[in-house]
Amino acid sequence: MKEMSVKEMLMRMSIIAALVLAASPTAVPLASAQTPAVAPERTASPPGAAAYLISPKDGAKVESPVLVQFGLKGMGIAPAGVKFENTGHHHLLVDTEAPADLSAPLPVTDKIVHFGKGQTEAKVPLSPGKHTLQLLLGDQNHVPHNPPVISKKITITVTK
Ligand SMILES: [Cu+2]
Repeated sequence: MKEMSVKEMLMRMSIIAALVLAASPTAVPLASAQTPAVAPERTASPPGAAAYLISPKDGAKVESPVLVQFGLKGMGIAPAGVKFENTGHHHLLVDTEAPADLSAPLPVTDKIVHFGKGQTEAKVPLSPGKHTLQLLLGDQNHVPHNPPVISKKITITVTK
């Protein structure tokens, strides 16, 4: 029975080790503890993260090419392909809605412009007339975060 008790002791020790690991703050990432239903391909965004257009302002009358400045709070910018917590890169939605399925990578179209180098502003050529602009942050794989970090949609008028 001596052998048994050694085994028993080892088992208890491993249970204690597991409990110590589980109790240490680094063993359980906060994000996964808060959002257990997140699909593995979605990257969590921190509470309070927000994207916004610094310029132009909603309702502005501007000339093309339009200098669009991207604002972001509560997160940082990283180029596409770079995995770093609480970062992403901007996408400018021009005259379009965000895709209904935000679990897939954002496509590259003439209405969904990727700024995968980590740009925070761009000169965007636009035809005269009304246009809508909206920012949507994507992770290293161009997938919007969960919850998505998306700006208010603004409407501008291009005069010429
Ligand atoms: Cu992208």
